[in-house]
Amino acid sequence: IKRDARFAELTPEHVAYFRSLLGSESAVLDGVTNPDDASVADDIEPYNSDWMRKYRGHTRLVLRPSTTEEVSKILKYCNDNMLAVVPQGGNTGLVGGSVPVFDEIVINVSRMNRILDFDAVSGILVVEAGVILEVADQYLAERGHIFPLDLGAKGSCHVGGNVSTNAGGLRLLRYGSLHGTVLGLEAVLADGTVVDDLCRLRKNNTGYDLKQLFIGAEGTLGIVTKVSIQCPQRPAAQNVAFFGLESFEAAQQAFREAKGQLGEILSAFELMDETSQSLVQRVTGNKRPLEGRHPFYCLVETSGSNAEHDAEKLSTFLESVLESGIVADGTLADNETQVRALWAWREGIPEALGHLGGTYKYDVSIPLSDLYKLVEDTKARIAEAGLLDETAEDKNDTTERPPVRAVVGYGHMGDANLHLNVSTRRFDPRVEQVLEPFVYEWIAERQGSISAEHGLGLMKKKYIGYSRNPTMVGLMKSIKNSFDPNGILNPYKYL
Ligand code: FAD
Ligand code: 2HG
Ligand code: ZN
Repeated sequence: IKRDARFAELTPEHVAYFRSLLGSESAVLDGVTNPDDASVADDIEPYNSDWMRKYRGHTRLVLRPSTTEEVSKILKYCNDNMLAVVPQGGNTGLVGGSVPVFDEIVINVSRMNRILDFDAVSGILVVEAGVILEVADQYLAERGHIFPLDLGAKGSCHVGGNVSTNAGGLRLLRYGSLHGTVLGLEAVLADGTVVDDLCRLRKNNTGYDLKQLFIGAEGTLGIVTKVSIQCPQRPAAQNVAFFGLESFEAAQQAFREAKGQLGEILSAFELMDETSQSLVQRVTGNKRPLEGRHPFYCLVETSGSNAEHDAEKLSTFLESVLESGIVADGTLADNETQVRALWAWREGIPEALGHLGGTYKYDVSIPLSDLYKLVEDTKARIAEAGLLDETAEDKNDTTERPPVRAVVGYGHMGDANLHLNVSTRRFDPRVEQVLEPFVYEWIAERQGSISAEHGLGLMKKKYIGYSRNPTMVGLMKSIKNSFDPNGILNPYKYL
């Protein structure tokens, strides 16, 4: 893709305006006026590259507003002057949406990090967009509540980023999607208009529910500045079981049994294959939860109000699936440390793979019965192309090897959401060519979704047609045009 010539190039005059608007030194990282200053370039670098080090832009200006009014004035100026922008939260997104493609201005909301209100009776929390997810959850924990979303990046991602990607995470099974839990939001449109829909009501059927458009819009319709969200009571008890299974069919049976036997206390059902677990072990050096090796593992979590009762239910469940031969082996966490240790085998997969080189990530929804077949078919295809070498070389091994180290599958099995990760020694265009559009075609043939929870970003912009028909894409484009007629918000991505 080429830089869109309609967008203006940044000048020192533009920067002078932003400086006068935002004042404080740390609010403007300016590599425009000082193009040769290496320390400014170093400061800007983290805003240009994404979590995976797969996508890298070339901005020379980062703005860090601290109020909605500042966001509004920035956008109005950008719109009037045809300056393209990228909204950015915690920069943990996995589809290249949060960093510039060319020289777009980064508008990072991390200074908008105030918790504004919490009502302990209704459980409604109101925060600014830049509040870190874990900070919000900690705040709620102290008040007996829980954030209805949890994910591996919680220490860095923002609530505004979560809403903008419609993040799903580890407990969607229990608490549902943000389309249901977000009650209201405030957002700023491209021309600076502040959309105040910071509703704190559970029910509100007055006209189109416009806030839903911003949930999952990935910064293409406006900048989300505030969010109000329904937060449940924090469950008094959390119990976790981890088990090994001999086949994906057995994992499906275990899921059915878990729903039947654990019912309302079931809060997560996650799948990991053996390859993913051996890579986590290689990176962390930790002792595996089970002695033997199995092709699949599942993590089952319950959340309820009575620890003893829940523990009993979970251990009865484990006994029954062991007895019936659905599960080959299993273990239960006895205390909070063990709960966390078991979760680390699941949550730690993306990070462990990140240490081993470049990862091609496909976040997909597939009818459950076919979920794991995608991993098998993809692996076969990569092997056939001569690109796979599963040797676990050590650091000093300099042998030139095929780029792909492993093809792994894991994910939110309870939501039929698979994460296919192709772990490589280095990003390599030959691997990408073998994977794309193969994976998307495979998904489309089975009426799946090419983006279950991570979004489209830059990565899947060209592929939206595999999951949405032309009528829907056309409607989406007309919404984009009416919210952002100049197209300054997160260009080159999404649609
Ligand atoms: P960013 O990465 O900064 O931005 C993401 C997108 O939203 C970009 O397009 C950006 O332009 C836009 N955006 C950000 N903030 C705003 C705003 N205030 N207004 C408008 N647009 C904005 N995702 C899941 O769904 N489930 C998971 O289980 C999960 N686990 C993860 C685990 C790890 C280790 C990592 C690194 C990522 C994971 N993610 C997961 C992906 C990611 O989507 C989430 O981490 C998170 O929702 C992104 O939030 P962020 O603040 O980092 O947003
Ligand atoms: C998870 O569930 C995240 O761990 C990341 O959504 C998945 O890295 C991935 O592919
Ligand atoms: Zn996920």
